[in-house]
Amino acid sequence: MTADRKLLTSDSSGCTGCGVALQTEDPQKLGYVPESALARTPIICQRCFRIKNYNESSSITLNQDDFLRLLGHVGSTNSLVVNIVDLFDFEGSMISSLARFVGTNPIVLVVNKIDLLPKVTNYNRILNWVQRQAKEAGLKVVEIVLCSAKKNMGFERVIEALDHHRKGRDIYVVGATNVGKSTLINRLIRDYSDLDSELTTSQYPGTTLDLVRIPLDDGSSIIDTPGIVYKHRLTELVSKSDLVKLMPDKVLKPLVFQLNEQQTIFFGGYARFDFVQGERQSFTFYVSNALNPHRTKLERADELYEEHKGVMLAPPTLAELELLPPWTKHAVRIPKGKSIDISISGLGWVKANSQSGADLVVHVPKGVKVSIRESLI
Ligand SMILES: Nc1nc2c(ncn2[C@@H]2O[C@H](COP(=O)(O)OP(=O)(O)OP(=O)(O)O)[C@@H](O)[C@H]2O)c(=O)[nH]1
Ligand SMILES: [Mg+2]
Repeated sequence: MTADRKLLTSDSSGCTGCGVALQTEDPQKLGYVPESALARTPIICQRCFRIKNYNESSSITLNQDDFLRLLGHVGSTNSLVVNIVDLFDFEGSMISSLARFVGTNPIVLVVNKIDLLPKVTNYNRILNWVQRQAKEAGLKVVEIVLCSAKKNMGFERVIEALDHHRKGRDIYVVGATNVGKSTLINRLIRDYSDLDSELTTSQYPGTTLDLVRIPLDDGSSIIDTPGIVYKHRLTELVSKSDLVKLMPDKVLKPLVFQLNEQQTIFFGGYARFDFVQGERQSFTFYVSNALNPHRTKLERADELYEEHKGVMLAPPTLAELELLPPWTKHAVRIPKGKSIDISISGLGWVKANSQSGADLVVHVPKGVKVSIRESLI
């Protein structure tokens, strides 16, 4: 797969945007395309048309049976698997049971959205970090690549890795929802082919609905797949309008707070961070710039929340808060002299660099994954 070669040719059944089976009978059902639009090529369903042209939100949640049906056969094929994870939600977007899906097929791990990291970031360090995390998670991969599919960073390396490992086989692109699978394949289509179809992408999870097979010029294909839904990601629990605020759309600006023990930071009504015990120290928050942190005394925190949730402590609004599970607490102890991150799936992470140790409590909606890890940055 080289840059100067024509890569892709057109051929598709189903919607070329999301893969859904097309039908002309019922506008209310998935896959509808008006009869008059059938003559156009490439054919996209009405839902894709609306997402593309009106930025309409239309997330469809596939259940586990759908996934097993769609991805369960990958293990019995001879293919290369490209697993995309989102660096902003690394723990939340890792597929825990990948080996079960893909059998003995080789896996290339593509860590996407590196454009969100602050500009000074040392990518080699990040790559080493990902290698250690993947190993710890028991994920066996033939190569790890960092990239930004949206901002075209590191893409040559992605192409090289695919070229090197695929050996004429089909490529399945798999991952959690919203990690950028379709965006990445679109970049391939755009830069390395003269195909004029485009996969549908959107800022909301649950865009791709079925396998979309894009033929490569050697007879094999690259296959887009629907994202796996993980309810432990805050981004899967919030309303569509809140999602836009949670997901950073530009480089993260680290927020540094010097905190005394018995102080609390609120991130709207999504999360609360209590510094319970320890010497005065700094904590660095990597969250979407659209979230307003609010500092208060720990002893005032419960009362402040009851008085101001949904208004000063927003997003989410009161109505949206109703849709979220109630908070649950995660106690975290930072050992002396350790630099660790507390990552909150879908919200971001907090870096604690504690010379003297610290006791913290993190409050998040029940079910949201909170993990402790070696510091990323
Ligand atoms: N910042 C940033 N955003 C990205 C990048 N790649 C994709 N996105 C954004 O992530 C969102 C999801 O992208 P998609 O390509 O639709 O993700 P997907 O994995 O195909 O999602 P599903 O089809 O729902 O499983 C969109 O808003 C993209 O613009 C990237 O490299 N950096
Ligand atoms: Mg997609």
